[in-house]
Parts: sequence; structure tokens; C-alpha cells
Amino acid sequence: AVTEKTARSLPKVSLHCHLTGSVRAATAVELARKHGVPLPRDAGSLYDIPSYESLGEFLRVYDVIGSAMRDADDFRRVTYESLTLGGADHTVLYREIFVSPASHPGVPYATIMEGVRAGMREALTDRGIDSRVIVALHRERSAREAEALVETVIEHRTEEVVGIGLDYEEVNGPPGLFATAFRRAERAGLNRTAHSESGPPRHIEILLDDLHCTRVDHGYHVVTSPPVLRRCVDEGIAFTCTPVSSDIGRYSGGGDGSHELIDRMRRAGLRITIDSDDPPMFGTDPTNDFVVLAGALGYTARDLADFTFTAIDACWLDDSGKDGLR
Ligand code: ES4
Ligand code: ZN
Repeated sequence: AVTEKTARSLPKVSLHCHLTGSVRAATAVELARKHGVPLPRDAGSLYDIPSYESLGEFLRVYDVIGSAMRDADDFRRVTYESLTLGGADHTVLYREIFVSPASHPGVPYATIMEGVRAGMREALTDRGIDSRVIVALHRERSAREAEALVETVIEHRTEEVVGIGLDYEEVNGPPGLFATAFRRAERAGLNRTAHSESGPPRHIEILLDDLHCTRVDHGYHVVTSPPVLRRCVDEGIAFTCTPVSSDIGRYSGGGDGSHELIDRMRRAGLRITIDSDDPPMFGTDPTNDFVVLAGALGYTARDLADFTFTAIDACWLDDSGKDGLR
């Protein structure tokens, strides 16, 4: 087994972490009070995920927290906390963080990014953790809205935005709808990833063929289709796996076996990275995801270090940036 102390000190590169899902309960309560937003639960049970009935219920709470993030200082603060308390404290060297503008209705894109950039800069200065942004498109909204957001990203393009993602519930927004938005992003030089957690494997083919993704977030169902699995191995697609958030039992108590799926993916030769998804909301952090995974699968500290090397290769820094992490 790998101890907490060892797991904490292992260098990490974080490729699957949502900004809104990084807000600590105490911070959520403060922001809600500041802006007069009623929270659906008290601070003590806000993040009691097993008591949630569905991914949908979870995401609606997530949206309430998103709606309590309004001015640039809110974004600065939550970004800074994610990168320091949720990052540098766990020896995370570098994080590509998902920012989902659609989770913050009424807040201009420029305001969000101004705050996020300030938080990133402060975290780099104070703790040496570098970071970039992946702007996530909200798949439960329309393709048209996603396309408009991509235009906004391109118009306001700044150095720290390295790519786009696709988040929220897969059954409510199949990936093919977003091909136009993703192809536009590709033409503008943005990297591409998308969530695919519930499947089917056909969705992963669509991510590759139509959205031109080079990474897949979660993607565990890839093991259920030998041809899709083979193709992902051959093409070197990186999968950003989140052991704790994916094993929370889909809100019904008891895991869904995602640890074993991660092991099968790794043995099949896929490139796998490990992260925490929505760390405080799922009661986890980068150290804990390493400890839990190693405990479930018998991985050693060396195995965990391999995930970090894979994440360095799969991240969206340029070659000299990657060399700086090695
Ligand atoms: C999410 Cl589908 C999903 N699961 C967990 N966290 C999320 N944040 C945005 N979409
Ligand atoms: Zn996620």
C-alpha cells in the first residue's frame, strides 16, 4: 500500500479538475451569503454526495454554487484556493482546470477570465504551481450556444486558454451535436477533450472522428468495445480518470467498479492519468485519489509516478513547458 505521506509528496499533473467543483464548502457558504444566493442544503451536508439521488441532483447543486460565483474576485479566490489548498498542498506541479462559463449565468466571459487569471498568477507566485484553462462547453445547452461560446473564446483568446472541453450529463447532450463547435476550435488552434462517462463506446468514436479530441475525460466504457479500445491504444488517446468521483456509486451507495476498469484500461496499453474531478464535492483531493487507487489495485509509488509522466506527455503545454515538468 502507498501511504498518505508518500502519495502526497509524489509530483502530480492535474488534467481533470472543474473550477466550480473545486469550491470548498466553507467558501461556497461565504459566496452564497455575499450574493444572497440560497443554498439547497446547509454547509455540513452540501457535499454529502452519497445522499444525492442522481448525477442530475448533484449537478443542480453544482449549478447553485456556480451561480454564487459572480465577480472577478470570486473567480480569483476559487482559482487560487483550487491551485494552492487543492493543488500545491498535494504536490500538484501543474493543472489544466475546466472553466464552464455556462455555469455562471449573467457573468461576462471577460470577468470570469480576469478573475481566473489573477488567481492563477497569484498561485504561481506564492506556491510555484503553473496552470492553464480548458473552457468547457455545457452539453445540456444547445449546440448554437456552444458555438457562440467558442467564438467568444477565440475573440478573447489569451495565452492561458489551451483548449476546450465538453461537460455536464452525457445522456442530455450527445457528443455529435458539438462537432461544429469543436471543429471551429480546432481551426483556431485550440486543443480538444470531452467527457464520456456513461457511454456508449460509439460516443468515443464520435469524439475522435467528429470532435477531433486527443483526450477523453473518464471514458471507462472503452473497455467494452475491443475495436474502439484498439483504436485508442493505437492513436495514443489519453484518458483522464477520476477514481473517487467515478466510484462514488453513481449516488446509490457502493462503487461502480471504476477502479477495476482503470486497471483494465492501463493493462490494455491506454495512456491513463489520474485526477479528482470535483475534489471537495466528492470528499477527495489529489493525494486521496492516489491512495484509494493504489489501495484498490495494489499499485506502488512507482506506478503512481507513471501516471504523472503520462500526464506530462498528455498535457497541452508546448515541449519546453513539458520539459520543465520532467
Ligand atoms: C460534470 Cl458530468 C459531470 N460530473 C461531475 N462533475 C461535473 N462538472 C461538470 N460536469
Ligand atoms: Zn469531470
